[in-house]
Amino acid sequence: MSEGIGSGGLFIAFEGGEGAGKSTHLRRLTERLERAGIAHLLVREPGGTPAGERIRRIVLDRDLSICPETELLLYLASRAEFVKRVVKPALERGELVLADRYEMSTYAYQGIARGLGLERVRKLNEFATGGLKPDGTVLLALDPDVGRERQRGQADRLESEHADFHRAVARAYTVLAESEPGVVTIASDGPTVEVQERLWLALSERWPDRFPPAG
Ligand code: Z5A
Repeated sequence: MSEGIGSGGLFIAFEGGEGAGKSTHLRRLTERLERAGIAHLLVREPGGTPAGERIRRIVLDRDLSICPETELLLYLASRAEFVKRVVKPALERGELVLADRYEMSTYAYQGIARGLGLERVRKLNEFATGGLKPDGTVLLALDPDVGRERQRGQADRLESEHADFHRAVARAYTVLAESEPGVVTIASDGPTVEVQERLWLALSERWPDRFPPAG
C-alpha cells in the first residue's frame, strides 16, 4: 500500500469500461480539489511519461494488428515507466495521485477479456510495478452498451473491438470488484452532476482529509 511510502502519499486508481466517465469525473474532481486547495497529481494510463505516451500511440493505433501478448507487454512497459518515474516519486513526496486506469484495467482487459489468464498477468504486472498497489480503486460501473453509445470521434484499436469484448470487460470488472481489495463501486448512470456527488461522497467517507465532506 502506498500509505506506507514516504510521508502520507495516497494513490487512487479510477477504473471502468469504455465511456464509463472516468475522464469526465476526474476532471471535475481535480477542479474541486483545486478549489479546496488540495494538492494532487492527475495521470493516465497508458501514458503519463514521454515513453508511455509513445507506447500509447502504438497500442491504441487502429491500423496496427498486434497479438494479445504484445498488447499486454506494451501496457506493462508503459506502467513500469509510469510507476518508477511518476507515481513512486510523487507518493514519496506525500502527494495525492489520481490515476485514470491502473492494474485492474490489465486484469479485466488482458487477463480476463483477452483470455491471457489472471494469475499470469498478475505476476507480470507485479514485475512491472515492483508490487505497488493503489490504496483504493474506484470502479465507475456502467452498462457497456450505454458506454459505447457515448463514444464520440474515431474509435481507437481497443474501442473498435466487438461489443461482446466490451461486455466481457464489464463482466470482468464486476468479478474483480468482488475479489480485489479496496474497490469502491460507483453507479455511473444518470446525470453527470449526480454521479460526481456520489463519487465525492464515497471518497470523503474514506479519506475525509483529502476530500473534505463539504468540498
Ligand atoms: N487498456 C487495456 O486494455 N489495458 C490496460 O492495462 C490499460 C488500458 C491501462 C485506453 O484508452 C484503452 O486501453 C482502454 C482500455 C485499454 N480502452 N478501451 N476501450 P483511453 O484511455 O483513451 O480510453 P478510456 O479510458 O476507455 O476512455 P473513454 O472511452 O473516453 O472513457 P471514460 O474516460 O471513462 O469516459 P469519458 O471520456 O469521461 O466520457 C465519455 C463520454 O460520455 C463523453 O462524451 C462524456 O461527456 C460522456 N459522459 C460522461 N458521463 C456522462 C453521464 N453521466 N451522462 C451522459 N454522458 C456522460
